[in-house]
Amino acid sequence: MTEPAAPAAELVVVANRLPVDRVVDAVEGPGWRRSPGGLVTALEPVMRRADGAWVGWPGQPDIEVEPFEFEGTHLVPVALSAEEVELYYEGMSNDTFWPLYHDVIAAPRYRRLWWDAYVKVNRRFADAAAGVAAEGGTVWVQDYQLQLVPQMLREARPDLTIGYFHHIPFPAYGLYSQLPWRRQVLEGLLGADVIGFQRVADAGNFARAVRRQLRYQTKATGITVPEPDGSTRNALARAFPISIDTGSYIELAARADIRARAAEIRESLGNPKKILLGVDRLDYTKGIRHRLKAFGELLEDGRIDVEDVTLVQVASPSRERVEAYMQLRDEIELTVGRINGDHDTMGHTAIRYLHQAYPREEMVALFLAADVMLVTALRDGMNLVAKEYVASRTDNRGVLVLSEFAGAADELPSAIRINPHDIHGMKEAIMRAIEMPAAEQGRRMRALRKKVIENDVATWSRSFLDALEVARTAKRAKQAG
Ligand code: GDG
Repeated sequence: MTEPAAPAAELVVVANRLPVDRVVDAVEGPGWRRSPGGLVTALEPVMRRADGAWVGWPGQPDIEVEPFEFEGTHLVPVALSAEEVELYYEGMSNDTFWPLYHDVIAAPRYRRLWWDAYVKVNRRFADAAAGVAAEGGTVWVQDYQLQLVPQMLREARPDLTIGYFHHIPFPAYGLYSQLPWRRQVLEGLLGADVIGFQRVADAGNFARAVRRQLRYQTKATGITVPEPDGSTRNALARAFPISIDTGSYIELAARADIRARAAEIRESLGNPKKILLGVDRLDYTKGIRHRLKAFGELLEDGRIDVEDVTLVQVASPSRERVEAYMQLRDEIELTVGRINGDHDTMGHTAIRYLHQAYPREEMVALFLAADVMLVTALRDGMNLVAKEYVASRTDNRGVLVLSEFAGAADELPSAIRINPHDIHGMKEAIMRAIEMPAAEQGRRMRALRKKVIENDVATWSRSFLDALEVARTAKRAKQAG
């Protein structure tokens, strides 16, 4: 028996991953659970209202799953073979684009085999989106794994209005121009009517690459893109800084059990005077090694004592099959071992290192327990952890130390700003954070919180979808006249 055809969707989100994880329950068998994460939370109400569809990979190789309904959204799985996961995802996405777009912190590898798989898989995502979008509908493509989808989709379905959001940085032209497929990628992105970036500087880098490579005219109002019929159209490239579901962090921070857990965490660390915290995916962009160096030197210099100050570092497992990540893990664990070996006492540890992923409740308890939050990324599109810490501090206490290389620095000037490459400067900033009087903490935290409350993830998705609506209206007017 064939399934009845699903109704065409007015709004389609296309992302590498579906918003669900496959779970196997001992009693009920295999099923799906909503994945945690801001994007999913932000888009859920929008998708419900719009009878939306979400196109993405179900997260496991070599499984074929038919489209299905989940909590009011039509989900369209895109199958990937184990080889495609290796070439398109681990290779081209995470070992070429990721390091290149993060300022070549690690060396990007340019492999034609990976590129071929990337093109092929992008085509599959574009076909799936083209198959489910309603006539004249809107499609919103997410992130660097799918940079060719906008153009592919436009060719197949010129009736659609297409948006693309880039969650990671867009590098300066001098770096971007290394990419052997630099032209194809720009053309792929320019298939969108609205191309969103985290920072104004990212949008600027993109516009410059377009000018240099394609010689198109770029203005604040948009990029003039030639059409095959000789006419031109406008593509808007600008910043839409992403945010978090602020309200849910405020609610978690108010829960008695989570507050009790925060106290318990302090207790279990031996009640140090100050707890410093780092929370990152274990990734070379996050500046974990630089952070450890600064902290280790402060202990070495005798400016802090292991009895008084503890660093908790959560490094959640990430991309464990990519070589650069295996190496980074080894280096970090060697460094943590050395620092702890040199400084630990029976009752106190210098660094409580946790290579584990935790539920959100535990993360908020950690945020509440931490006097100082260290975000020392060498390059980061936004960095949501910085915003989550701020949102959780309903008590207006705590200090955020924030790298100027994280997108969040543009919106959060009241943090203590650092250049993580400057170890001396970072050490001074950490000392300042540790010693900051309560009144100054309160002043800064209130200013930070105001920003994160004003611009939450719902505001972000609304402003992006509003820009798409403007593009759609302009397109209709052009067609009519
Ligand atoms: C990319 C861009 C941009 C981490 N460990 C655990 C856990 N997390 C959560 C954090 C946060 C999220 O994962 C990580 O988001 P970030 O923004 O910090 O960084 P990326 O993963 O690199 O995200 C980034 C983002 O996309 C959005 O556009 O900001 O720049 O690189 O929410 O809390 N969550 C739980 N347990 C963990 O162990 N529950």
